[in-house]
Formats: sequence, structure tokens, C-alpha cells
Amino acid sequence: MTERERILVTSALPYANGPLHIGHAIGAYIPADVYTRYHRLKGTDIIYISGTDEHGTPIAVTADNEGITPQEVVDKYHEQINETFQELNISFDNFSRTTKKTHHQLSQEIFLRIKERNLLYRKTVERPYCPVCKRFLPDRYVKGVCPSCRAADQRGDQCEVCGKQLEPHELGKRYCVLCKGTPVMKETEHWFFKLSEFSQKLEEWITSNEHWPDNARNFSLGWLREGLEDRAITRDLSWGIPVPVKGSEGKVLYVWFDAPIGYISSTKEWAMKQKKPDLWKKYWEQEKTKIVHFIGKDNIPFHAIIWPAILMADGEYNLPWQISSNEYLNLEGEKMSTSRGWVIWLHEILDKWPADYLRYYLLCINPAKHDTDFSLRDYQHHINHELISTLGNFIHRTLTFIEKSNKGVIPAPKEMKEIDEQAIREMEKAVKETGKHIEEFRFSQALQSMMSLAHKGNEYFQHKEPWNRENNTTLYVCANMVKTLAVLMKPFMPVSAKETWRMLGLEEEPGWDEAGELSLEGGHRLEEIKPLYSKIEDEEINAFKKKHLRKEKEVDEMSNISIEKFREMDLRIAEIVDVKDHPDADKLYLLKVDLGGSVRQLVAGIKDGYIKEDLLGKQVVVVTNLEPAEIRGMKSEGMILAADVDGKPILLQPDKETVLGARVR
Ligand code: B3M
Ligand code: ZN
Repeated sequence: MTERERILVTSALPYANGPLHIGHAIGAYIPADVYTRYHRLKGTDIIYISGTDEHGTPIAVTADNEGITPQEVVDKYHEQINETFQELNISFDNFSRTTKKTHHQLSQEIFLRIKERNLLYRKTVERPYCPVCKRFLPDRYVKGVCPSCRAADQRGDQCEVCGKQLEPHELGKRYCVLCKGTPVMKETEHWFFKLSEFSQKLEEWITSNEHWPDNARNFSLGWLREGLEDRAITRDLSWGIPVPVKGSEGKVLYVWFDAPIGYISSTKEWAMKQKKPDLWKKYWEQEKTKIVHFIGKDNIPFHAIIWPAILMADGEYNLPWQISSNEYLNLEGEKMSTSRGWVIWLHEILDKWPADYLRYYLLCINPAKHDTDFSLRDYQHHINHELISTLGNFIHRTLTFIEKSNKGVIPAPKEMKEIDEQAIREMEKAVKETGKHIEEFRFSQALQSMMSLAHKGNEYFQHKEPWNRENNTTLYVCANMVKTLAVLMKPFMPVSAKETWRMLGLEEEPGWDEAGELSLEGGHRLEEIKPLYSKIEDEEINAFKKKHLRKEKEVDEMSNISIEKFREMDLRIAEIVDVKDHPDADKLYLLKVDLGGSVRQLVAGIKDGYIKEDLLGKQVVVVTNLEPAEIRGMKSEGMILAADVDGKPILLQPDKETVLGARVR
């Protein structure tokens, strides 16, 4: 017996600092899930590993913004992200967290091993320090002008506009994200990784990886040509994995040093759960394993250069075999932006329509080679006019026809003519083609191959006119085609595949290679038939857009109003005198505000930004003459003013103690 192929699939570890959107889904998760589900059907020895990235300034900055601890941030978002992946049917074998003990230990171990091998050194350097906040400002604690493309307001770790990797001190016009003040440069000691020593080894390795996609190859060879510099892999930060060396107290490992190690520690955790604690080694230590990283485009530098260099330095584990990364997904013709609210969150769209719809559409427009556009109308069109009218229709008409004309029993075939043989050959062909595309990371084409079988099925059915003549052979072939489709659908749309399987009344799951065989025999009885899908109506799309796609207009796009109109609004200074949780809504507070003479009750959606203690005694601005409203059963007589920053409220306050009830104009 030949040994089975062995593959370890990973998807980038999302930062546990916010929810996931459709761009994440198609960037690193849906393609990886298709790849894994396919290989499971092929009988490959494959596991699929991921987890949340819970360190670094992305977490610490979120904690500062939300006024909670970093631990609370990661607990909250790990939970939410994990739930979203389940709703999307991403079939991880293990989904871990980088705050776990196994991960901390392994990261420190690797750090020490690389240090032993003389590939780390200490160096005193100057780094931005905020004299007001009295702290160093690593990575995302500083913003400024990108030295490469001159874009303003870029974060200290990476420019969002040109994708360049940055260090905070390289930014121009730097400012502290906490107090907006100007940082000074201050000396501090850090650990540096001798990345420069790996240029040649990396170049040889990258050029030998001929199967890499262009984007990963071009980016990394380009960077090598520019010349690699040693990089600091520690930070002055309190949140993270402590540097395990005496004299480096108070410093932590840089998040991009420890995060990819999460792939290994999550595999270790998986093995523990299997009660075979050494099983992970077969994937990381035995050379034959293919390690496939699915990542977003902006993570290429780390996966194609820095992570492999760290693995080379450490010398204990396999290097990646493939780095599959998509280009960007736009939304309705514009770049997605979480800060401007121009985004579709996964939990919102998955609340509305089945996960298979989203998986289907995202795979159709998979931005493999260039950016593509997600539009809700186009989504509706693909679902109604392809998924439903081609695939759903073929399955439904075949099965209901057998139900009506033959009491749900598949007839035995009579003579086979060329047209029937042809249809049977199409089944084999679709199995091969779809599989080959998936193996070679062409996910849209794979989906198209599967869909073209459904299309051929419809043509065959139509052409044979089973309603007009003797139809045993036709129905037999069509039923087998439905069965083939039920297998081919599985990597892409696992839920509808399973439902089709149920209707076929089949128990045993066939492997991919058997999918094209005529294994459904005459005499087999179907189960109850139900439609697989239902159409998306125009109104549903309109309602979704209205509810979830609200973009803030640019300042200059607002239309003018008269001063009279503005004056109709009664704005007053008030003091918050009581704060309670809304009995019926997680995100709302019930406030009492004192407006000078009168005290009113307001329902306010500011729980995301403030704890109760923060609010009590605060002076705020209230709109007092809004029509009173009932919000989740509680009366609200006014509205408190807040700026909206990335969906988080920031209350407006008078800049000195003010008489309550004072009018704002
Ligand atoms: N957390 C970046 C991101 O979420 C980072 C990926 C880590 S993969 C090891 O985009
Ligand atoms: Zn500051």
C-alpha cells in the first residue's frame, strides 16, 4: 500500500480584537476549508489548524480604546470569532489561542534556541516614547506618515496603503495614539534577530518553490533584492509573552515572532486532545508533510520571509510548502474600511442567509489573482440564477420526478444510448477536473467545474424529456448525477451537500474518487424531498443594505441645513446621575441625567465604550427635544451625543464644569 499524502493546513490566526468581515472569510478561511474538506474526501492524512492571535499592540490598543483589560478583549473576541467560524462551517481540527500556556512555553523555547545558536543579539536603540503617557510606543501605539508612500495616519507596524512593513520610528510626523502628543526618542534595549544572515538561504528556497503563486514569490524576491535587515523581535509592552532572559524584564516578544508559532502550538494542543501527545510531530518534524499556509495578502512578508527564516534559524521544524494568499475584496466598488463602516460583518450576513450562499458567492468572486468586488445585487443574482436555478433546480427536478413518477424509487436502467454514455462520462470528468483545480488552488474554477456538471445535467434531463416517454435510463443516470454532485458540493457547500445526501437516502459517505461511479442502483428508495434553497427577494437585499451598509458621508458630501433648522434642536448640558444595565439588551444602558431642574431617563448604546463607574458624575450633552421613544421596552426621553470612532462611542463633554441645563448652540 502506498503511504497516504500528508498535509497540514493552516489559516492565519485572526487578531482577537474585533469581529470578522467577508474579506477575512474569503482571504484565508473559505479556500482553506474547501482545500481541507476535499482532501479529507480523498483520504489524505490532513489536519486543519488555526486559532486567535491574542498578543501585541492590536489587542493592547483595543483594550485602551474600550476601557477594558487586554485579557477581557481577547476573551470577548475569541468567543465571537470562534462562533462566527462555526456558523460559516469552517471545519478546523483545532482552533486555539496564543494566550495558552503551551504556546507561551513553545515561543520562549524557540526564542532561547535561536539565541543559543547565536542568531539573536541585544542592542540599545532609540524608540518613540510618549512623555505624557510615560511609556514607549511600540507598533500601533504610534501613527504618522508612511516613509514609503507618504500616506498620512499610518500605523507604526505596517502601512495600510502600500503594504510596507514599518517600525514606529520610521514614520514621519509621529503622534501617540493615546494622547495625540508628539513622542520623543528614548533609548531602550531590544533583542534583534539576524534576519540579514538568511538572505541567500531564503532566495534559494523561494526560487526552488516553483509551485508558489506569483504574489508570494514576487513580493518576497523583491524584498530580498532590497536587502534584508536584522529585526527587533521584542517590544516594551506589558501585554505579551515575557522575554525569557534575565535583564529583559518588562519586555515581551514581538507579536509577529510568536503568532506563527501558534500554528505549531495549536497542532500540539490538537494532539493532546487526541490523547496522542506526540502526534503533532508527524506534521512538523517528518519532512514529507506539506505545510500549507492560507493567509491574507498583507501577511505575505511574515509568512514568506520572516517566519521561514525563524524556522531555518531554529532548525527543528518543516518549512512551509505553500503560501496561498488572496488579493483584496472590495465592497460595492469601494475599498472596505472598518473605520468608515464600509464593511459587511460575517455575523450579520450569516444571520440573514445560509452560510452556503455566502460560501458559494465568495468562491465565485474569489480574488485569487486580482482584487474583486462584492456587491449585494450580484450576490443575489449568483444565488438566484446559478446556485438555485442550475444546481438546486437539477437536484430538485430529478428527485421530485422520481418521487412522482416512480414513488421515490430509482428505476433500473434499460438500454444505454450514446447520449446516456456521454452524460455518465461527464460525471467522471467533473470529478477529475474539480479535484485538480482544488489541488492546484484554483477555487473559482473548481466551483465552476462542479456547477458545469449541474448544467449538463439540466441539459440532459431537458433533452431526454422524461415526461414524454419511457424514462428508466434517464432517471437512473440523473439520480447518479445528483449523487455525484452531492459529493462534489461538499467542500464548497457542506450543508446543502449533506441535505442532498439525506434526500438520496444514502448513509455511507463515498470518497472523492468514487464520486463519479454509478453506485445508486435501481430499486433504491429516496427519502423525503424538500427544496434545497429558496430565492433571495429584492426586498431582502434592500432591507439588508439599509440596515447594515450605512456609510458615513464625507464632510463635504453633506447637504446644508438652515440655521433655523439647527436651532430647532434643543441641546443641553446634563450630568449622568444613575447608570443601570438595560434589562433586555446587552449593549444598552439605562441612564438618568440631571438637566438642571428635571431628571430624565435615557436609553444609550454606549456600553461598548464605557463601564458604569466611568459614566457616573460625567457632564455630557443631551438632545432633549427628540420625540420620546421606547427602546426594548424602556422609555427614552432624549439622546446623549457621542462621536463614533470605529463603531465605538466617545462621549462629548464640556471642557469645564458647567451649569446643568445650559444650552449648547
Ligand atoms: N494576526 C494578522 C491579521 O490578523 C495576524 C495574522 C497572524 S498569522 C500567524 O491580519
Ligand atoms: Zn501619549
